[in-house]
Formats: sequence, structure tokens, C-alpha cells
Amino acid sequence: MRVWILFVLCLAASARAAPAEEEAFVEELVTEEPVVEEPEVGANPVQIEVGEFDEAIEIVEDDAVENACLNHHCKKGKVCEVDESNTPMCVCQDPTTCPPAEAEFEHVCGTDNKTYDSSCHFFATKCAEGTKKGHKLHLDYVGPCKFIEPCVDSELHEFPLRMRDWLKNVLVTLYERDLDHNLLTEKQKLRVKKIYENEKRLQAGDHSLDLLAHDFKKNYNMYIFPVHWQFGQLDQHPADGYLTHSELSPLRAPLIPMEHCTTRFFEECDADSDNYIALEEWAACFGVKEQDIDKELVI
Ligand SMILES: [Ca+2]
Ligand SMILES: [Ca+2]
Repeated sequence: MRVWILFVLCLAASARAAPAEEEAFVEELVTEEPVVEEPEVGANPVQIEVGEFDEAIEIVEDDAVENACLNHHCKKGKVCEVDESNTPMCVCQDPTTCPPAEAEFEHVCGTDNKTYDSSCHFFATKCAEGTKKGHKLHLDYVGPCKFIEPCVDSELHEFPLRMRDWLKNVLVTLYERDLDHNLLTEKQKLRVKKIYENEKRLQAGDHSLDLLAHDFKKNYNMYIFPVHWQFGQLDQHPADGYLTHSELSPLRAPLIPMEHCTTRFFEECDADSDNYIALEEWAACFGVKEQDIDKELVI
């Protein structure tokens, strides 16, 4: 439970400073290491080896090359290079230029069921592969690939019970800690305040599934906003009312090794199997009634 709360806290903090690229977002979440500086193009040995220029000219060249890439952002798996006219462009990173993983937790498992040394290696490989195999490679989960036992129907039914409760507790925790951190926006705070101050709220704890099911019936209204909030946290690249596999990744990738029903749950959430989870599909799979699904709550 605690791990979940910490994890979603990180998720919320990352989302507040969400970068433009969806995969950069995933990368930030799945690695605990600081973002590795990509090699400066100006330090390219090929350029340094050019012997025709005297030292002064070479420095000017280096600066120019460096500047062209300085403000040129490339998504994960790509690095900036300049062409002959010094125009910066993003090209697939060679996976061998990724720093080696220092610990097992840095490994990631791809949807091809292969373990990659780090998310850097994964995204570099994904970039090189593109869609040439007819399907897009995705990051499946954090950690090395392992056997994940099949999720049976009864377990699948338990998953949203726990997750709804977690989401509500996460929001309450964010609210409690929010004094100066701006973890929540003012609009969000107003919503959570009502949950926080409700005396009937089921306090965080290790509750039985029966109690969680009972509380969902009894205090249904308290669960509506947390489900919408989580959708909004994920739907950012772009914020279009649909979750792609990559947008969902910050939530599902760390969860899969802990919760073996994660994959099946989110697969079935996509009721029309179009590979996107719409707000309506998301809310329905968390038990929110159709009449309570409200785009205005995705704030
Ligand atoms: Ca989206
Ligand atoms: Ca869908």
C-alpha cells in the first residue's frame, strides 16, 4: 500500500512538470537515476580529428555545432546531430552508447518479452525498430522480464476495488502534504477537500475486499473524482480524452510486477479494442456510473 502511495505521489509530481514527449515522461518515472546527459555533438571524435583547421577555428566550429543542438530537444531513444549545413536533427540513438545499468531495477521488460538493460537501451532499440515488424514495441514493465501468473476472473474483479481505494487515499495524502508543494491545483484541492473532510471516509488501511466493496456502495460519491483525476494525470500527451499505451505506461509499468492482473485489467478497459482507453471506458471499468462520467472533473 505504502509503495503505491509513494509511487502515485511521484506520478503526480512528474505530471505537474510533464515534458512534451510522452516517452520522456515514461523515462522519468521508470528510472531513479538522473537523466543522463547525451553526448555533446561538439565532442564528436570525427570533428576533432579534422587536422586541417588550426585550434582557433576548431573551437568556433565546436561552439557552432554545440549550439545548433543545444535547444533542440529529442525524444527518448533519439539524439541530436547536425547535418552538413549545421541544421540539428534527431536520429535514433545507438543503444551501445547508453550507460550500462548499475542495478537490476534499472532493467525494463519490453512487450517483445525481452529484458533491456535500461530504459535508455529500450527506447534506443524501439526507435531503431520503428514499426518495421508490423507492430510497435512498447515498454511493458519495470524490472527484468519474469513469469507473470495469469489473472483469473475473480482476481480481476478485485483489482478496481483496491485501486479505487488507493487513488482516493493518494489524493487525500497529496492534499495533506500540499501546503507549499503545489501538488494539486486549486480546483483539485476544492474537490479533494470534500473527500478529506467527510467523516464517513474510509481511512487508509489494509482493508478486506468485502469492506472495500461495501464502502464503494456506501460512499460511492467519494470515488468519482479520484477516478477522473487519475485519468487526467495520464492523458497529457496529448490531452485528448484518450489514453494511449504510452500514456498509460507510467501507471502500469511499475504496477505489473506487483499486481499480476494489471495487464488484463487495462486490456479489458479498452472495451471497443481500438487501442485507446477513452474516459468513458476508463470510468466504466472503475465502476463509475455512466451518468457520473464528467469531462469537467478531469482537472
Ligand atoms: Ca491522450
Ligand atoms: Ca477504446
